[in-house]
Amino acid sequence: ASHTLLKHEGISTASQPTKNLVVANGGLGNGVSREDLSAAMKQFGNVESLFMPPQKPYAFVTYRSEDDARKAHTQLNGQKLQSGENSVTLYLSYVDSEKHKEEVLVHFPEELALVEDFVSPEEEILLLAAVDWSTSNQAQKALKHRRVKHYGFEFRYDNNNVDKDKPLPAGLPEECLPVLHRCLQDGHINFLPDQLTVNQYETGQGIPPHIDTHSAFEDTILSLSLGAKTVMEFRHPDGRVVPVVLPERSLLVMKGESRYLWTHGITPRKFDLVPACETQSADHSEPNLVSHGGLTLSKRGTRTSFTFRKIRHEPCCCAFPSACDSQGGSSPCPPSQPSLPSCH
Ligand code: AKG
Repeated sequence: ASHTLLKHEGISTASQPTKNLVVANGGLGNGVSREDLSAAMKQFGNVESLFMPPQKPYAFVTYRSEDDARKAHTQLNGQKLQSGENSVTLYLSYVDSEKHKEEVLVHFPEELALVEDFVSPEEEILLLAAVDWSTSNQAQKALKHRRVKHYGFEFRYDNNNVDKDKPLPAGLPEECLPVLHRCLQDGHINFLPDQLTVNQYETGQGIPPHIDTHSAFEDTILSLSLGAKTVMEFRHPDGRVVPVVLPERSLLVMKGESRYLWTHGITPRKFDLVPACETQSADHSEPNLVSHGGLTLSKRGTRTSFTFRKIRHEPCCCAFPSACDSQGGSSPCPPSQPSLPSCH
């Protein structure tokens, strides 16, 4: 079975021992975690590198010496590995080159920014405590995939819009103000938001891909991730998909193209593939590159997000009419094909 798999994946194996091994069935795609495979491989010698391509059922291991690779091959081939709830049988083969290690780098959507550690652990506690989930009213809903609470204005999921002339009695919690003033100071926004949606996702929950209705909100949308990290997927109409890891206490700033044209959503699942090193990209000089190499599985916890928006009072005249509900009919902007955002 491993031979067929390797043939289909275009991986050519070496007939003589080398220090590089491909481990069939030992991949992230089989539910094997980086930690478990790494521990298994280290029993046989010094591991120089471990590469686990996303969603693939195999991994590549390079030992410092050919001797160590031989030991691993002899002792691990055909053996079972337990990783979490998954039990797999590993098949090892020698491979010649290390070109499999090349990483695929994908750019962030235009005008998307992620600021890590934007709030301190103390602020995070204060913000989470500011949301009182015990009182139930029209501004709080248990949706199929998460629970939500609105401040300032209610976001209506039936028409994907807000009643602009019906502000809610509760404005934004005062605990948000220092954070929002910092956003102003740092130039992430040039106005104070007047609407807040708090989403709480348990492990396994998510939000369908959507574009925040153009006519409802101004350009910049901010989202704070609290309590746990997650992966948000951005999708361009041309089919590009960019997964962005949102670490706990980070601020996501969606502007321009990333706010108006790309959908954003969180796939409901219990585990995410995240870079094995704690940062988004291995290349710190290029913080807006998403690394697709060296990923590992990360269990999702309960994540609470604070999404801050500013109600729009004039029609939207953005540069993305194909996704703009203001520019469909009679509007001050040049008319073009309307394309309504999907319901979320
Ligand atoms: C929304 O409420 O429309 C969101 O997209 C929430 C995003 C998030 O959870 O960060």
